Amino acid sequence: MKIKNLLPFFTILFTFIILFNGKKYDELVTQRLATNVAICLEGEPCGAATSASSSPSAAANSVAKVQLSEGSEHTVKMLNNGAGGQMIFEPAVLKVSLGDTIHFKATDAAHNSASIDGMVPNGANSWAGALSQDISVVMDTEGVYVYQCDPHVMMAMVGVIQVGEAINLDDIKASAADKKASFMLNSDRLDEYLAQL
Ligand SMILES: [Cu+2]
Repeated sequence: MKIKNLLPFFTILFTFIILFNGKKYDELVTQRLATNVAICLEGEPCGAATSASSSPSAAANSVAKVQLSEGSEHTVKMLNNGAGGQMIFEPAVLKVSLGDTIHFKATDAAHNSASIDGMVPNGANSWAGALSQDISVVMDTEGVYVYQCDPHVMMAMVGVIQVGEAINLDDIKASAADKKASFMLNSDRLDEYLAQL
């Protein structure tokens, strides 16, 4: 038999060998990737307990509730940068008593405070401050108010004030779901604020 006649046979044999080895190699890699490993830091507990303690549900349950602010006058700063992020009211969540006054301070320029239609208690007065101007508002109706900075509402520059009891909280939460659609950034901010009530 001439060697030339054996060539097709060898070609097929080598192809099978290569395919078989390649498959075996793939299996080994898959096996190795599928192996469960635990990355442990020195001095810290290792394994399942670590991941369980940082689960989202545990974090959601531990949201600190806002406390009633002392006194009858309260100040909210309008800021470019605050502890809670950029373009933000500080404090963004307030709990006050009926008849209290809120002073919105134009600490940084180009912000305002304006109540949001449909996100104040029934019968409550609305307000709309001018850009870069302070505005003081008397909270004359019990319930939850949500307000915004008009130029920065897309960045979720909003704030929440609870006056007395949060009697309209369900309505506010329903409206908040729609309001979120207009946020391009910080889309969870309003939910986080309302969770503090
Ligand atoms: Cu603003």
